[in-house]
Amino acid sequence: MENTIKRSFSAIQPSGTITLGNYLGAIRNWVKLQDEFDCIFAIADLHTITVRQEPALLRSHSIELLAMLLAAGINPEKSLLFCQSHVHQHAELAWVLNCYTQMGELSRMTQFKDKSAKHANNINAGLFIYPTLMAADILLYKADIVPVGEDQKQHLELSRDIANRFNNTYSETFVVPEPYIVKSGGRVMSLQNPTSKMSKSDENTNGFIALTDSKDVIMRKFRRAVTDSETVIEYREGKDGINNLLNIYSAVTGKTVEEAVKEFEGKGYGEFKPAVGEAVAAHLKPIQEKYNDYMKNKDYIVSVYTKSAEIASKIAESTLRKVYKKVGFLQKP
Ligand code: ATP
Ligand code: LTN
Repeated sequence: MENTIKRSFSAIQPSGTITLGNYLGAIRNWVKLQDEFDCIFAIADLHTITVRQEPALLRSHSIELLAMLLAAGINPEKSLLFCQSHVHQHAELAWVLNCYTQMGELSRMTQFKDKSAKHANNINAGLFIYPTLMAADILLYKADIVPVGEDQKQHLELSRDIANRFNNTYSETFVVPEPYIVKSGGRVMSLQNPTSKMSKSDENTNGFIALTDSKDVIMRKFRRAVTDSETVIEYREGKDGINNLLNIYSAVTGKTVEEAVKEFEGKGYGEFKPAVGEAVAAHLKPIQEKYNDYMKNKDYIVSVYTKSAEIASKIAESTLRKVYKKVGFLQKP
């Protein structure tokens, strides 16, 4: 019988402490997808060095991220979970794809523009070709869907363009992937600047909720969350701070935004903000407990990523070999 289970691929950078944005926009949905799809997840460490990292910190962030993914419910019995740098085919396919991607296309990427502005003293070539490595990640595994947050949509579109271009130039080689973006939690905003996204590399730690934050810290960050000078809790344009808190509350409680608005009718921000904090802390508690357990068992984490990388590498090699053949490289003896 033909295998009808579709494949999902996604990755996350070990560039800091995982935030509530990463969790609601990506990780939580990855966990659910495992029931329906053949899932492959990677720690995008190659991508992470496009911004200068402290080596020891990059190592600890990678282990913490793996532990957090396991704690959130990524099941290594069902899915692959490995480090991108352990599967050399990612970098190799990325090189080929660089030769099928135009400078103009890469210059239009908003993430490149944002990150170049943020790291003006290190606008390296890797930052520029970041999207072709991301395309390689996805195309190597012939992924049908790619679950990501809203911010990655443009990169996904470029991956699709590259796949189509290659397929049209040679013959059907890559599966053209579909973005899979959730409605609730797809774009969690910074608590300090609700017009920009919550980001783990934000210098102002009050802007994000780390999944490892204690309840006290979570409560404090929500109490300090930037809102507006009004007093009503309503979801509408111009109320970015309140809209963000309502979205977060809805995502962690499972209530709709309308239900949340009704719940807080006639109440002030002073009551609403701590309620959001309580809901988030309660939601994260069981994950934090499991995270602490995994962090005590590093050998297990190593065994998971080692086994997964071996399997991933076989799948990746088969795609890479086809690509090398199509572009005209001699067969490896
Ligand atoms: P960095 O700050 O280093 O750029 P990041 O916090 O943006 O990192 P990534 O590793 O680039 O996180 O993204 C991991 C996943 O989390 C991606 O699928 C991304 O779309 C999603 N994501 C990141 N930030 C948010 C957010 N604020 N809201 C929803 N999803 C998000
Ligand atoms: N660029 C992504 C991380 C990432 C990714 C991928 C996501 C790297 N490779 C492949 C989906 C598919 C980000 O979230 N910033």
